[in-house]
Amino acid sequence: MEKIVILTGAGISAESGLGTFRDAGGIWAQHAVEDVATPEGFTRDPHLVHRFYNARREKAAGVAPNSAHLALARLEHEYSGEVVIVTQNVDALHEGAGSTHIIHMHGALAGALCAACGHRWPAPLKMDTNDPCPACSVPATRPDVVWFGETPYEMEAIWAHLEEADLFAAIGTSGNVYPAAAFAQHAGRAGAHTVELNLEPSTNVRDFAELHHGPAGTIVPLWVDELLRH
Ligand code: BV8
Repeated sequence: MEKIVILTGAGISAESGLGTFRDAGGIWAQHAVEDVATPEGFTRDPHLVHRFYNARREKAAGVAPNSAHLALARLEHEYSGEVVIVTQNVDALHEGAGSTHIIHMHGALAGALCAACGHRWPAPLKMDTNDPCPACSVPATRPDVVWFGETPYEMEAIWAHLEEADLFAAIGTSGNVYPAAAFAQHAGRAGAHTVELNLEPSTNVRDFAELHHGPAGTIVPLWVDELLRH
């Protein structure tokens, strides 16, 4: 296999201590998604949204990559072909593990964005609506994450990676959120071998030719060992 494209979701960061979205007690269980992860929710109550992301930024700053993140970094550095990670996650655990070819399709907690002028800068640990934009001074700062109803980042590049992939794997994602949930079908139709690595069968499990179910911290290193043996 020459090119490997890997989609990751909240499940890969679960064993690092970051909550997933849909598991019982997950992030969305504590907040209605339309209140904290939509542009309308931000317009309605920007302070609530900043508090939600400040809490996640704080939590994410205190956790470490787990053996699944480390295995993917090893794969990138030791595999003879190209390895691309497309992550739905907004944490920086893939970077922390040493991966370098990463696309944050839903943005990142580490990023701040000015809703007025589009300026981007590294997010401080705590953000608030009244923070003036460093470029235009308008107090219209927001986390640089992609909310529901907004267009994910780098979609052109992602579709191209999927069409060139020999192997497509989805790790730790429930397959509920689009367009990420359509990636396995897209890659499979373009000829990629498709693998699901997840704690339990995902909603789009039928899109995958090969299944590995169990905790990512256990099954991903085994899967990478297998890939590197060939
Ligand atoms: C868009 C960033 C147009 C912010 C996020 C009706 C039908 C179909 C689609 C839609 C519809 N109505 C609206 C839509 C579109 C909508 C959508 O899909 N809604 C869903 C709810 C139906 N999508 C959008 O709005 C997207 N934009 O469509 O624009 C467009 C389309 C194409 C091209 C151009 C433009 C934007 C969506 C992005 C929203 N932002 N996050 C933030 O993080 O706060 S979404 C957020 O939730 C994540 O980023 C992620 O994408 C999603 C969570 O999903 P997962 O990562 O899968 O996490 P989840 O908890 O669900 O699952 C965890 C899995 O891990 C589970 O399966 C669990 O079993 C497993 N697991 C747990 N522990 C472990 C484990 N696995 C292994 N090991 C473990 N230890």
